[in-house]
Amino acid sequence: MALTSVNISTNPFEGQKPGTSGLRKKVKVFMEKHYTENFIQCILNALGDKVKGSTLIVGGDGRYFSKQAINIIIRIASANGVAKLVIGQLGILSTPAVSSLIRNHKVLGGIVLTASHNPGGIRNDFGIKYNIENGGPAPDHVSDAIYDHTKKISEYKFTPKLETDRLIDILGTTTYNVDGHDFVVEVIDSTADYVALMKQIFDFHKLRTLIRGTDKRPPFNVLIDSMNGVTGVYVRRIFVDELGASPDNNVCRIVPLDNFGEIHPDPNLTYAKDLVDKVKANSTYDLGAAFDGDGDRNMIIGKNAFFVTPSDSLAVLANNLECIPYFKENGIHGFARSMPTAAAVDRVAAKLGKEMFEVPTGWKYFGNLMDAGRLSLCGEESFGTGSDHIREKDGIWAVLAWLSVIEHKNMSVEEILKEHWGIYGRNYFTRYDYEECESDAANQLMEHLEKLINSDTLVGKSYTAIGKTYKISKADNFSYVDPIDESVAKNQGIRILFEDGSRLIYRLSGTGSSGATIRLYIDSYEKDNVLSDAQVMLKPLVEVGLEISQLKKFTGRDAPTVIT
Ligand code: VG1
Ligand code: CO
Repeated sequence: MALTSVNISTNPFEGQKPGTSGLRKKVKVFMEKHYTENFIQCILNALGDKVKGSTLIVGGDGRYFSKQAINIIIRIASANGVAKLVIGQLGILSTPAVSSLIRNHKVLGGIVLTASHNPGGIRNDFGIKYNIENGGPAPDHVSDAIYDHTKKISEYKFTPKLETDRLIDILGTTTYNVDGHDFVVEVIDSTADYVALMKQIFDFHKLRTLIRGTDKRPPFNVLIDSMNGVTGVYVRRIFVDELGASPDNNVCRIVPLDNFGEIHPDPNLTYAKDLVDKVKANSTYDLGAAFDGDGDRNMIIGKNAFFVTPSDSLAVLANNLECIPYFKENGIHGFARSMPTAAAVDRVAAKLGKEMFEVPTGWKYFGNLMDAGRLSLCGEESFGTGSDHIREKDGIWAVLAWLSVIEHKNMSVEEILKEHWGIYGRNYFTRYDYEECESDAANQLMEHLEKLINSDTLVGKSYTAIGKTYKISKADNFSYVDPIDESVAKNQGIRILFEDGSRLIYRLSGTGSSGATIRLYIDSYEKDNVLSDAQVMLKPLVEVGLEISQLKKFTGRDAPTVIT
């Protein structure tokens, strides 16, 4: 059927500025008339001439409002001259799967429908994020261009008669004629491409043997928790179908729900408490793992819920990559971490003689280094780990990498960590989050800190708490120059560094949908004292951090909402 597009008048909405990872707002905001349409049109406007005749990947974590958003994308993309949309069935694609598809199909980019670890459902959050042709999140200059368009948009293009009802439910290709050109919608299996990629990277035969056990080795008993997020479909295909895990005992919450079952799909000790409790209660579990809503984050715990910090996880993987076929073939180039992430991996890089990079928070900052062949493995303290196999962090990849290391070393999670600390010493790390503070209060706190670091008296000053004294050696607001394209990212977090190497970092979150979340990162290194409780070890430094920032005075908060 020949279809015709129309131009629809609209007005700009305030605040359509992409944050750390795309635009995130309450569902009801995205539901406002023209709101989602405007943002999609602005993505295409920012891409300019490249849009005509292009192919885009579309999918997300299946949260509430995804289907409506996909229908809007189909109608707007077709009207803008996009040649083809490749869409995950039912709109389901994990963030790592989108990244992989963009790269495999060599297309212009992808639109990811997710607010990641933020809660979903009609009362909660939705999100839209654009990924560029390398498969990674849009870099700042692309997000800035999108934002500029949102401030001046006056109309969007739309194909009103394009029938999208149930289109994405069934696999297959449909061709339309819009304004005289072909427009194709291909609905693909959500998992096939990603599963094939994992099979290239890892030795599935070895991993299956680990999970099933042999005459000489009992089965390695895992509990993989998808937290009702998108990874459920991938977990079933990979862990159950391919690796032989039990659908009853080794996996849980693997049916994606559009409200994540009313939980916060964020894999940390607070929000993944269910998993922690199950692993604690059943001492036959050797490893527990959880993912966030869109499948790019991971949490790893060992027997009895022995917790692996993401900073340590990164360092352990860096130290053992050679047991993974992908790295044997492709070599191991540099390592990187986001600035607030503890520096455990830096020690591994130094020992192995690899380049090491420290970038601002957000996966988009790793992409250029990977494209330039200088970065193989990287991570963030926020439960993100990944490699240059794609340009997003990758939760399932991280668990398969851990299982590869465990299979290779034939040691438990805890033994591996303790061995690692024995060699390198330990970076104790914790993060305090104060969620949904008043924006004004949070801004005042940051202004207070900014003033402090610019005063002449801070460096050299000592603070004492619970019998420990820390002397400030340096203080700044982190800024980063990308070594590849020399773009500059300023104001990426206040850092207070102490003479003994300890650090305090303060940032405001860029992924929330309302209010402000203050993050306080606390990090200190011990060469020999490696077996203490992290919360006990870091308590004095936490106190110092609260005193310096006057957090209680500004926010009225006595305690953080989440500690990781
Ligand atoms: C948080 C994390 C950051 C991560 C980002 C996206 O950002 O701190 O490390 O890259 O979320 O993760 P912020 O600005 O709130 O601190 V995801 O899994 O929500 O896309
Ligand atoms: Co995520």
